[in-house]
Amino acid sequence: MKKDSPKKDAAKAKPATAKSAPVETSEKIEQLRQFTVNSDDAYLTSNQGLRVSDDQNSLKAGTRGPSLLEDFLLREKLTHFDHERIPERVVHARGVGAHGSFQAYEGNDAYTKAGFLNRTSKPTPVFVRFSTVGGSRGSTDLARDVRGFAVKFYTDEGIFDLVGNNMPVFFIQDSVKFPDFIHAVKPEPHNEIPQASSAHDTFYDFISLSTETTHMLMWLMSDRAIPRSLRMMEGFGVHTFRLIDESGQSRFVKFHWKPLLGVHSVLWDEAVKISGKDPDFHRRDLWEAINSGAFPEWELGVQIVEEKDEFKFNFDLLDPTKLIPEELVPVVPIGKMTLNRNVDNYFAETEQVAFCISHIVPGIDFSNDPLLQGRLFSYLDTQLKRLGGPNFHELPINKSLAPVTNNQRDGHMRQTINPGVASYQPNTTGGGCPFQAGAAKGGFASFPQPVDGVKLRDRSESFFDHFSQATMFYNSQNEVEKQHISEALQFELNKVISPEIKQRMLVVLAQVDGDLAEKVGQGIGLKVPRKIDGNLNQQVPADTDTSSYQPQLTKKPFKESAALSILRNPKPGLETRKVALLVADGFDSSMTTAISEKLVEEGAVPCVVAPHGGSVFDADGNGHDVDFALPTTGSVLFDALYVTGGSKSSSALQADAAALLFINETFKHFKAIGTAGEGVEVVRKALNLVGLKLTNQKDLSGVVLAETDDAGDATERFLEAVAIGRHWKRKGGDLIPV
Ligand code: HDE
Repeated sequence: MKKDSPKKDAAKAKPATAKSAPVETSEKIEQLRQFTVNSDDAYLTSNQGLRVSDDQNSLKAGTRGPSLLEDFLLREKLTHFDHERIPERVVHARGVGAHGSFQAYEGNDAYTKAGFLNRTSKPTPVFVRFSTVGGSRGSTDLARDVRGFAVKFYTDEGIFDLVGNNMPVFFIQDSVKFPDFIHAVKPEPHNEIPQASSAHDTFYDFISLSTETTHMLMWLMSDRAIPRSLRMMEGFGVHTFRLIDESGQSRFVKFHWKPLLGVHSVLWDEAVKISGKDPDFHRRDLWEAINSGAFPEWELGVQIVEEKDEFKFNFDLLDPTKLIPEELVPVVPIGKMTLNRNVDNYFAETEQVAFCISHIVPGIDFSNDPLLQGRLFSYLDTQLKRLGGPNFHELPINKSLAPVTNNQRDGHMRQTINPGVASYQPNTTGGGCPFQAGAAKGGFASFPQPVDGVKLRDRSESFFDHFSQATMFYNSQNEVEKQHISEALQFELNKVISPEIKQRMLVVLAQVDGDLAEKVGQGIGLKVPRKIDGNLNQQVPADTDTSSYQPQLTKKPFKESAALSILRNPKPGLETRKVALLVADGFDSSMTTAISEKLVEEGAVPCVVAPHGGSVFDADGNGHDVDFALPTTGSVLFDALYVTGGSKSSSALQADAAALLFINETFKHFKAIGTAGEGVEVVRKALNLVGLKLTNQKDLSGVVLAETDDAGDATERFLEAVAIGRHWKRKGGDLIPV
């Protein structure tokens, strides 16, 4: 708490959270970096290495005369600036990246021959990019949206990209629908409104006419779409892939990333406010955690399905709108990923990283999922457009660490200088090099899946069940989560203008759960229609008899899967939890120091929040650094609150509207509040203002009051309350205005 606070020292040392820094990869990681400025590079130069004598003035005919065309330095600088932007990603434009490493566990040779999944002696470098989908590059982090979770593995056998999301299913079943879906969710084309939001007519028009989207819609309306941190969300490969073992045997696989910190989300009211207070909330959170040594970690897990079991389920493994309940096929952990280094340059790394689902290594292969098949075309095509040509693999962030030797030559911005004349094969001029590598030499060979079919445009009947997993997802949530889904739908549909679209949506929701449809109907002021004109499933040609498009479920659908709920799988913990210590001049520093030290010991991050920035003075007149000034911050940026004692501080906070709002919002959002001494009066006043009464009874669902004689015990109770996170049993917070 003092200027040389233990918090800051601990943050520097922080061995508690910096668990598994993979030092062995540092050499390889260095190869990915370009250069840093040293003393020889200290002078300003042009791009041709010419030292520049004056970079403040353009070349002119006289000090007040016109600028001269001759000014090649001005032209070089402006031209470069004019070309600084590349097209932003058409989807997943807003993103943040970090470096790290992946360490495989023992025993994966039972499933795959992939080198990086079997090499336990040293980790494989990775680069991860997290993203939102719908918003532009400058949009808010806390949009209700799917999060991209793309991982590039720099393996010894070439690049492997696992380009996934934080939800295990997708909206559509066939890639040919992707442009339609994205056009519908993106801002409407005539006025480019709304930014980074699915709450508008075109989205729900498409959704209500394409019922295959219903399962994913449930995920999008759930708290998964508003994560507390990118470090606290799961990742999924979505499609069914194949793993191939040394003997050539194939098994179906679904990939999962499980965060070691558990899955946590914010509330919608918080998301809305965070978007204003700190639109970079997730980006900043990741950056700060990595910088402080609290390295985010995920376990990679696999669900394996033997070839013979392909048709064992009541859904098709090739249908990307379905998941395999973990209760049917458990997730087996096969390795751990640690993110341990922030980027040096956002553009060169995060913006130019080029993920392609076709970047694959021996031991992994594709399935016939029609969405996956379309992606195999789309990503390479996208990189050609965004990065300007076929040599994007030469950019440092995209470079394979395995040697690249082939006869491909030239092209836009080619960097490799290939010597010799042998740019063809077979050749004698180059000694026959480079040689094709058979499977024994590590060459990639596609799994020889027999294919025999009629050429047609159609969908398998096994894809027709659009609702049973949507219902399963809804049934799997606890009451709080169900309420959040209902409120999210009410928010979104209240923003939709067309009554027809809203009505169609109610009909769709009634297929998922009658009660949900009723509640949403009430929330948007419409009755759930018994019937509507026309066909909900318009993903078929107009003359199709859709009566056959009913689920042909031969096996019973799975009713609920506890693994799909966040709140039924709580993971309490203090690590990296941000706790606001609310103080004003004259505060009791002995209390805050004790709390602060304890929090740091447990890996939490205490922050001093005061009415003003700079220094705040304790009751003994000692100055302490203020981390956040009240006017620039908000309770929504923290996980918990401690209101300290000191009579002068208490009086000042009781007279400060921002401080009282801070307390009330923390209460409303079910987060832990600790208070002691005269701090109790501040909390009491804040709650009184909204008609709530703070009694002296101890610990009202996560509100921990310290009496003078049990200060130590109260600290422990407060820490426990912070670790729990949200105290859902708390009553009365809904009376606090949003
Ligand atoms: Fe993507 N997707 N996508 N997508 N996707 C892109 O590639 C596409 C899909 C995902 O951080 C684009 O480089 C099609 C599913 C992530 O750079 C583009 C289809 C999943 C990222 C593209 C899908 C994803 C992208 C835009 C349906 C989860 C960000 C920029 C057939 C498994 C990667 C780019 C990053 C990015 C196409 C569906 C995940 C246009 C055609 C399903 C995480 O190529």
